[in-house]
Amino acid sequence: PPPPSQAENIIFRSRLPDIPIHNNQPLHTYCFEKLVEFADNPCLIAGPTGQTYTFAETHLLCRRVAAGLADIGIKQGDVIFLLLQNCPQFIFTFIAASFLGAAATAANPFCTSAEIHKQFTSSGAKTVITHSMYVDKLRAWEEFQAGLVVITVDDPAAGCLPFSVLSSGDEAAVPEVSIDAEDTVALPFSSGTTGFQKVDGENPNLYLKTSDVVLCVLPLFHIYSLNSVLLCSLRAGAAVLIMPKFEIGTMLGYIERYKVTVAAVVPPLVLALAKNPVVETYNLSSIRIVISGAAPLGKELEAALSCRLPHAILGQGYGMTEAGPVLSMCPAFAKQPTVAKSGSCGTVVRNAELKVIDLETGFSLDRNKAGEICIRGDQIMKGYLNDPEATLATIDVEGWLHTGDVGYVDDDDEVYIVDRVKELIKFKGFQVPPAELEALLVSHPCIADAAVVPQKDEAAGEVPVAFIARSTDNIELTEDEVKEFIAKQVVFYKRLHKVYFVHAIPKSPAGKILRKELRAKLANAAA
Ligand code: 4UW
Repeated sequence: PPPPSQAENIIFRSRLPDIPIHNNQPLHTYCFEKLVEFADNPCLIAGPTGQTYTFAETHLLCRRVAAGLADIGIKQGDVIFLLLQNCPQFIFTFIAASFLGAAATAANPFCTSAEIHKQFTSSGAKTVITHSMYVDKLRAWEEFQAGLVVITVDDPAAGCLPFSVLSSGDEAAVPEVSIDAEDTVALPFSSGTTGFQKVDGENPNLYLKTSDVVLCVLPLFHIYSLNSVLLCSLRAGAAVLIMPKFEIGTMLGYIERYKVTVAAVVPPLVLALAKNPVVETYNLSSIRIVISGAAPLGKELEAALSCRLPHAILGQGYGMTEAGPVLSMCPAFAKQPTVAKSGSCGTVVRNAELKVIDLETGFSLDRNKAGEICIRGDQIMKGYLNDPEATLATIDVEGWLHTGDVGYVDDDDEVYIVDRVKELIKFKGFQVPPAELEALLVSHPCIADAAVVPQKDEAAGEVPVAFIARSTDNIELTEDEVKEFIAKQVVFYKRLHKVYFVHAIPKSPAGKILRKELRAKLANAAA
């Protein structure tokens, strides 16, 4: 038979049937649509203090903060910058922005002043909500000097306003706005803009009950926690247990005390839960589901955790910020569960189409053949902010979002990820963009050229390492100097773990770094 052409796409769909989705609701309306059914149930629980907000109280505070934001001049179309650890105010402000037809962008408070400033300016944010201990990162900015409104959720630092300015807003005075389905509600940190996936229906991919307590230890500034922990719980009426930062003993104590039923984690946390001896001293029998995602999970680790938590279902979700964010989810989490195999990332989300394309020809591949995973559907991002070129390079004219992940779909409609062809490096699930580190490296007077690639690492999954061509071979520049040069400019997970000095960076005739060659070099050296 003739080879399949581009026109003959082999399309994979969910194991579960499609559902009707009403795309005309703003995010806050969708999240709180069933509020009356569980108004007095716990919605947010602040782990450290135990302070609990019911759904009714949470809804009220979101509206008050919306009015408060309007009072300080935030309007429809504006952007609010959240520089916060996980805390209830993150949620109030995020949802408040939706009420106003504004959008929120969030960053890791551990980022450096320069990293935060870059996101602040490219997002066009009007105000920053943070903790007083991070305000020093903003002080040097021109915008701060010029009167930028900075609000702190704890006692305000000099020149800042307290959060009560927002939370004492008049909920009856939230401005009426007309919100279009295409309006942006979130600017996640990889710069894709989105309106958010809204999929539950009768048999949701991730079925949460009103009696569930969902662990929110993963940072809300990352799409995984924001979407699949927070927004899914709000919609379903489940309680969210908020942890400002990860510490194993604290987390286990919370799981025991608050009887956590759903634990959303990343592979390094699976490692801790499976291997750390301290786990044995806690009662974790309340957990019914452990979801892992954001990075590959090894089968041995999955098996080790299953031994420790025999009563829990352990499965993976596969997400990507740009994809809206879930591409596939373990079908054992559905209301009518079906079995998933070890190592699989579950079945494609409903209403979406997935195809696997040959890395060389771009032609679509059949089951059990690995290629680049592409996804199409209403849930994918609108595009990269102010970057139509990058958007076009990721979403093709037929609407397929090219993930840069290599994987396949098996005979049971389960998705497996086997490799990554995009540049992105993932340290414990955190994004490390090589181009950003390369730009910093070549700004060093002694460095002529640089390439950053991932190196496999047991604890972190991957770590960034650099290949460096010095400006002249005999120039004095040590590995430690290079590491230090980067470390002081970036957040901890972007730090270089190793530096290799080379005469030249291998490039294609078109000048593109041959990353595959460098990755192969590392693999050979490790073997
Ligand atoms: N296995 C292997 C996986 C996997 C994976 C992701 O930082 P981003 O842009 O986004 C995420 C989002 C994860 C996520 C969101 C919602 C959700 O429910 C869920 O379920 C657990 C997970 O990580 O990075 C995207 C990239 O991360 C890799 C993959 O390369 C992808 O393109 N990745 N999940 N299960 N790799």
